[in-house]
Amino acid sequence: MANKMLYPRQTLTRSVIDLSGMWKFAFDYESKGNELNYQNGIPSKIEVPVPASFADFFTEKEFKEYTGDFWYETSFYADKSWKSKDIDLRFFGAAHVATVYVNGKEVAYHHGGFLPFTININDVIKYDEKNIIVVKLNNELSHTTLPCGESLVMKNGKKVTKPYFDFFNYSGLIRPVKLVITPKSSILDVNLVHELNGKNSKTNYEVFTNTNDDVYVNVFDEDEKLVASSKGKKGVIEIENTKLWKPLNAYLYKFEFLIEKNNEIVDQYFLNVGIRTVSIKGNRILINNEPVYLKGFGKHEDSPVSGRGYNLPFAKRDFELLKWIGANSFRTSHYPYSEEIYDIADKEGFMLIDELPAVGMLVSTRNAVDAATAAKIKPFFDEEIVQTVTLKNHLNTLEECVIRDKNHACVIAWSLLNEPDTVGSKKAVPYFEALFNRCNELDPEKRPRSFAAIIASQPDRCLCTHLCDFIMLNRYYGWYTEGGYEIEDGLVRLDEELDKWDKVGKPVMFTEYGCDTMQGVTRLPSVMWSENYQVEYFDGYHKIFDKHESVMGEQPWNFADFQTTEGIIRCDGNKKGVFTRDREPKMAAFVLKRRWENLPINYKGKKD
Ligand code: CKU
Repeated sequence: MANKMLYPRQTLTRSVIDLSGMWKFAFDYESKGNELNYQNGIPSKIEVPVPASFADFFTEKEFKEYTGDFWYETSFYADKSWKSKDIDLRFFGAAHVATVYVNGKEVAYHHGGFLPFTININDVIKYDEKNIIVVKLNNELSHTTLPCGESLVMKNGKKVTKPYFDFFNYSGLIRPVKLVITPKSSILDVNLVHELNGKNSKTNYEVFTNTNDDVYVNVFDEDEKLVASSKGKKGVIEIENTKLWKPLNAYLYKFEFLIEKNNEIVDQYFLNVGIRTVSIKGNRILINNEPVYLKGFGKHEDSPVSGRGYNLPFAKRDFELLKWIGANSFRTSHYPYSEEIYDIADKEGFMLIDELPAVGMLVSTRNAVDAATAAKIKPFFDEEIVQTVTLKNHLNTLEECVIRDKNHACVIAWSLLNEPDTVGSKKAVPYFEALFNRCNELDPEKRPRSFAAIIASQPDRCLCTHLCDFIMLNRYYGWYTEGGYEIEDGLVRLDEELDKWDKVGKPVMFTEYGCDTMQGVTRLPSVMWSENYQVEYFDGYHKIFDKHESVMGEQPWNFADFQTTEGIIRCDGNKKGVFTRDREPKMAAFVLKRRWENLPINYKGKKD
């Protein structure tokens, strides 16, 4: 496996060096960096923090909106003891297209800003002088990038991006960069599939290594007590009286993987493993064969100043707010999040719908409005380049995402696209089939797959929902259509639509419904944009959800206000948050809390 995906952990045999900090930085308006030899070192005096997106540091508008090539540089010294090891450079997220140079040599080219890539640098590293890492990034959007959009050149010669999606096109080294030093004989990947057997469990495992040396697996409980062991690269681990991973009641076993030679440990790696199953039966989603009702949000990785940058303090605050409000789940809209967030979700027992950055597959720079009102749009999937290059990038991103996240108990489903055009062209069908099939091939657990469907994707019109294991709906009756006084009509449409979905016989969940709300604006009677309109809007939706047996999940849009491209429908960003961008509650937060705290986990499932 060329691209080692395992999360880098420090163990008896492995070391990790975090290269976070201030990196040199340069914009490259004319893409002349290579000609000017930037790959050997950039001449700039500007420095920016890594990880972060660059946009919100500067006071100049042209820097915030910068589109094109830009460069980063840092350096490190190598320890001579590494000579007998493998030295990998791991980028946790470089948005969106990266070319990496170490000591002037190109060592990697990677497409996609939200998944990691690892480069072996044994052959270029220097032990007698400083090593220079230079990264060229590009943040232009097109029909072949994930996410999609277009890039234009203004009359003054500067480029500008037009996202086909509703979040700011934050870019840069948005996640950490680390050196990972592993033994030459090492563990490359692990697959785990759990089965429940009365009070006990069986875990089918496979360990991938680059050696024929012996592999051992030991399993420890949370008290560090050894509860099971096995020898061999493949096998079955049986645990008695298994403590299962359950929503908001997580239990994690520590799986230790070892390579041994002549009774010596050659490599050691750990995974925190939640033992649980995920399945679908009729219109219910089952965790450990028990029906679950999902409560939570569509979110963003978005915070002031850091932009889309990895922000552990904000992640911590978000989890505390999610627990406070009675949520048990969220969707990683609209891209795979930082790996550390999945670790927290594993520990806290949150159920995640893991989404690919396949957003904007609908030709419209007014995506939010056009998608929500089902405006006529040029079919995206008709384009030759989409069927070839975009699909290739999409499948590659899918592979990286599944391999990265497959061992997280928190990941209960995959969202392969958000609001694609599934009515405009029949050519969407083979494109979707390729993704859905590949997802099952890649995922040892074969988790449920779906995509978030826009309003145009109605039960009688959508060409692709038949591929979904469960249905995810983004609906805005009462906002983009039938707003304000007319919301009553919108709710009738919602009810009528759900009558049709009920007949499909699959679980249906709402992955978006919401309305822009300015914190502090309250009106009697309510008006759109006021806090009490948001409350009435949610109450209206929930009454309808409660009538329909197939609705098994509700994730309002959005957890918090977030930054978007500026425009006439956005006031300093999208204000559909139930919390503000600095994570303070709007009135709706208290209403959702009251509802969610009273909805049992098996709501509409088994009658107790
Ligand atoms: C949201 C059909 C609407 C699409 N949905 C996508 C999401 O990214 C937007 O932020 C709409 C909105 O308009 O707030």
